[in-house]
Amino acid sequence: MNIIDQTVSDIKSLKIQGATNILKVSLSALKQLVKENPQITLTEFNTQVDLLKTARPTEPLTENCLSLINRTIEPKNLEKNLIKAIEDVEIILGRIEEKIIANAALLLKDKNKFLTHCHSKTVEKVLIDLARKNFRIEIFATETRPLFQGRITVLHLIENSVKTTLLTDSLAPFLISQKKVEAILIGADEICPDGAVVNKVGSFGICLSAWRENIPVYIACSLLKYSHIELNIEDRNPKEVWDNPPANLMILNPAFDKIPAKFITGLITEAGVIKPQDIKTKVQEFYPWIDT
Ligand code: RUB
Repeated sequence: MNIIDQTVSDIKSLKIQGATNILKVSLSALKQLVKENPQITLTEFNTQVDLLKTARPTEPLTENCLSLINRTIEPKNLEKNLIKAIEDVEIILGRIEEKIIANAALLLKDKNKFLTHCHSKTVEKVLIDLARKNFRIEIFATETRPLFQGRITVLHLIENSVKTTLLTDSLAPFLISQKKVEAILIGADEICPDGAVVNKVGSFGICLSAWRENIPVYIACSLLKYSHIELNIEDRNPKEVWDNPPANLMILNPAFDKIPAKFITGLITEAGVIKPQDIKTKVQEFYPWIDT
């Protein structure tokens, strides 16, 4: 198996999960591919890029960033130019991450109790940074069925000495109704033109409950997750829910759901804290090369 096939397989099986991790690992795989095949042509490179772009269907961050590489490379001196284009995107991602963390720190400095869902690398970094600045921080994290990505979140939080409580997904709305948290902080896989956000299945119910209780919902993510096309929500293998189900049983297992804009208080992005209705304009301002 070459490095791209291996990476695609790891992404599909969720060994690598979360939009940002998927992009970072894809970039590093492409770099390795070029280094191991210095004579690679642009057509061959693009075929491998397409495999990575389509590994999971609801990941515009990877799609947008790999398209950016394609826009910036020059066919002359291809090997050097490809590596440089990939490393430039890695640098941009690092800067975006720093800005999101800084913008979140400013916005959330007076809040202590957060609920998060699934495992978002962006949210994890924001929470660890908040906890370093404020010892009163306390995180409630859902386990995130069926594949328990919430356990990755809680492991990383406790490793960083953040006070953390794990809960079943079905408890989240009730916990919110009891005002046990001051804000919801989750990540995003896709930002839609009307400011709605696609994220791990379960996000809809959490944000609906928060909206009902007037608890703010913040989404920490880069504007590079914008997609002007409504992407298909990935259907996962039913065996993730029940590996040996009775015959004739149908199982629903979408990877994500969609949070309507009206449930979202703000998106914490590299361009500041943005209201959902202003997303399209901000993307046009920051990334004019993205179709809006
Ligand atoms: C992960 C998930 C994360 C987003 C954002 O789903 O929904 O919240 O991808 O993550 P899955 P990040 O486990 O199915 O990939 O902030 O790391 O980009």
